[in-house]
Amino acid sequence: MKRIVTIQDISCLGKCSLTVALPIISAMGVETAIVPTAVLSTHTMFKNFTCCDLTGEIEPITAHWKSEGVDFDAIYTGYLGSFEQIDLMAKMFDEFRGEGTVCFVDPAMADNGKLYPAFDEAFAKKMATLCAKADIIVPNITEACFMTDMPYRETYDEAYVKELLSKLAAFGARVCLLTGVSLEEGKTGVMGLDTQTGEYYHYEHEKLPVSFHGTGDIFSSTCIGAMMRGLDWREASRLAADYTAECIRLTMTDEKPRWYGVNFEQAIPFLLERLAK
Ligand code: PXL
Repeated sequence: MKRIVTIQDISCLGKCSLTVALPIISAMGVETAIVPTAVLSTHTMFKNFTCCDLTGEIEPITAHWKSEGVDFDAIYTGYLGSFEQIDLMAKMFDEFRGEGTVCFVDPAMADNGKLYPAFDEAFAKKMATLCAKADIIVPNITEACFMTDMPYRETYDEAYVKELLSKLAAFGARVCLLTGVSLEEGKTGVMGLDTQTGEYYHYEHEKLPVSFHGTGDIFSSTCIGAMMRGLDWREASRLAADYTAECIRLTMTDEKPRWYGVNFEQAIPFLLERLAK
């Protein structure tokens, strides 16, 4: 059985970060160790959320693991709260990267053309330095724009997406995978670039007319979980995109959907059936 460590916050209520990564990756049959970077009452789209920073715990936790000789098949970082946490993640990659370890960075910090409330442009540039140390990065278009200084556009063509990918590729990760890529009316999906072969991969599915919080975390968790189950990054991203869409579909048909996140729990059977195929 493969073992992942994922490093992100615990938003106690809100269906994002660790409260989706842990159940999804575990359900996929992959051991999931965690390093919680902060405990928040909710994610930051709620008003008046509380936050207890846990930066000071990161090094003691990883030092203990080091002394126990623990290693990981993948290190997956999500939402991080500060420059210092980004530096600690870079250090963790150096300390725990073994032969075959996949360093997977989801630079969760922005969407729909805007940075999340806690961040500024300097933070996005700092996140780019962590992307440079990763094997695979999975920004959405907004995050990619903030990291590369490309102008954010609501509508675009394939040339724009390829330019974004080539700017991301210059950071140094082997695979750059853009999420929320919509090249055709009514469709959305992913477009990735394998920087070693120069090969692109594009996958689209139906675009549902709603947007929910936490879906980026669901995509990333599924993608790295699937890679740990032996799928290559293209197959993994396709499964992750389909599962995320299924989560949104189930939320849309829920009579009382929760505004803050999707019904990913109800779609776990879908995920496991697809994984078994
Ligand atoms: O889903 C990304 C995310 C994770 N964690 C926290 C967030 C967000 C997005 O806003 O606020 C605390």
